[in-house]
Amino acid sequence: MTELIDLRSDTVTQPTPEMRQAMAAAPVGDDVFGEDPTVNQLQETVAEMFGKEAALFVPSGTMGNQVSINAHTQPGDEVICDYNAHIFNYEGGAPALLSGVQLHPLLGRNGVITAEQIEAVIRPADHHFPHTQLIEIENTHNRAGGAIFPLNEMKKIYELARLHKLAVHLDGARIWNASVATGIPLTEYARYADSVSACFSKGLGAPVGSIVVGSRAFIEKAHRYRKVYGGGMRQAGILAAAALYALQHHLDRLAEDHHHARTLAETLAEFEEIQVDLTTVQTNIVIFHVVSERLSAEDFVARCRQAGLLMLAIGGDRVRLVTHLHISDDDVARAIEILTSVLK
Ligand code: TLP
Repeated sequence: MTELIDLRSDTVTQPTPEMRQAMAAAPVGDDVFGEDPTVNQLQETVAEMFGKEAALFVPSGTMGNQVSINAHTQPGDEVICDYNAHIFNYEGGAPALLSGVQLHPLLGRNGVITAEQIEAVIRPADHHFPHTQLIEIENTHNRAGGAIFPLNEMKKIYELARLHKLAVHLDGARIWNASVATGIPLTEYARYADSVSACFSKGLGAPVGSIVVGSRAFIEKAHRYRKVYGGGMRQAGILAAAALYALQHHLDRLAEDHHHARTLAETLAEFEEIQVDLTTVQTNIVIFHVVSERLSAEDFVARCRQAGLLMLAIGGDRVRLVTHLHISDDDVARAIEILTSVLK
């Protein structure tokens, strides 16, 4: 039997044999004592890549976002974000649970909330209101189909934040994809955020791990929350080595994933029963609608699964596919055959 083509997420990748070798060879130490040389190397490397003072290796993107929110806020504060933000939809209500803050979601367009929209909801200094403290943006935007948050809007938001003494956190789980797709350096994206979280376990293909970057003072606070959340890891250099390997070998190749996603989206757009906004297909994610009388999104996903193609139904008539390291030109060709056979 031929292997399944797994487009459910870019988190499904397996470490390659070369990555495993790098992991096995990594010098390690107790990172809770700050003594793991490979973790330290990763933190220094990534801080420099983003042009920030310091970095902190964390087990997941969720923890990266949550230690950042905690470090930027006080209980009772308000955090402005997009309605479709990962922190609002997919982190188990963690901002309320862990930081005691409330989110103020705005309806963005393709995941993009504007400085103008944000300015309109910054709370006046009055004891009736929560205290607006943090703005959170996501780049690339997961629920907006991997759309890129434009740098010029990030800049406007950052300037607004400075004016009102607010902090800006960037959920850059897939910021690598944005940078490769636009050619804009990571340092530019990071310039307009006080903190950035980024994941190694998505398009970069590492098995575990994310990182948070920011000022030294911010990272010290985040470090404390990482410990509090139980995220202090010991000989974590084995994981950091995978991340370092991924940065060296899997970063530039993200362009291939973007090309594959585009090819799949263009094929899907040809079918009457599928609606896909090709303008949002800018990186490695495609979100499309199944608008059919005979097929629900779940039916469509189930039929594709039977034929060997895995995708995710993500609510209503929407389906998501994500390309990654293990998806070859041949896999894309076979995925197109499967999609065509189910849709024709
Ligand atoms: N996203 C996962 C699921 O949780 C939906 C996926 O398959 O895409 N920020 C963004 C923008 C994300 O897409 C994700 C993961 C995270 C944060 C959280 O990362 P992890 O899963 O490492 O906690």
